[in-house]
Amino acid sequence: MPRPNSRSLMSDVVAMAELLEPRRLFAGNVTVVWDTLSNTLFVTGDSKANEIHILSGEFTAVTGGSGTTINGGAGVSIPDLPNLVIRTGNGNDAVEINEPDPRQTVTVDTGNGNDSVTLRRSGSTFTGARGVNITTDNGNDSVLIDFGTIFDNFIGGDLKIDTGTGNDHITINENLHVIGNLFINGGKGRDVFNDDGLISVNGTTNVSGIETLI
Ligand SMILES: [Ca+2]
Ligand SMILES: [Ca+2]
Ligand SMILES: [Ca+2]
Repeated sequence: MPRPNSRSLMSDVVAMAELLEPRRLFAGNVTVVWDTLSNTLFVTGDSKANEIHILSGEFTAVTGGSGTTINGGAGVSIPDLPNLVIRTGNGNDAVEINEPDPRQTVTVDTGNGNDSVTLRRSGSTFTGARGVNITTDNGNDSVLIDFGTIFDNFIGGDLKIDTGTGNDHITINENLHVIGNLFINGGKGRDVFNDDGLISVNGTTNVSGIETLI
């Protein structure tokens, strides 16, 4: 009997996590609650260093990196494309969102600590998001948006990145169309914005708190 698709997707995510040697010691438990009424997935970490991988597709899979449990186990899978609300709290957290869908909004707040947030497309299908709002607060944080080169990528609404206090690093690889407004604030500290592609914005562009633009 063939394995359900969600299982193979989750196996892929786990394999990727194992390939990336942990640079930090991750721990803690992440609580995942699916509000079906608003079709929102609430992913909430604790005060420890949480490592969270999310893979969207036919299913939305949430798995924990080495040392981090999801609802006390290895991971959960949702048979839908919910909006994502991810809050990781204190601790040096790592959040990776793979294959976000243009129908999804993505909201991430990583709290205090040296956190990293990655939005990545690794497959060949069209991708994007309906809106993205990333806040990384205090600590030396990194934000990476890497949607690859195969298709034009777009954010259907606003793209907001606020990295708060600390020496933060924001990278946007490849071309990106923002249908709404672009808001980037590096906050206090020595912040780097690495724009490796061509960003077009239909709305307003507001970039502040960046000391080094690459
Ligand atoms: Ca945490
Ligand atoms: Ca944190
Ligand atoms: Ca920061």
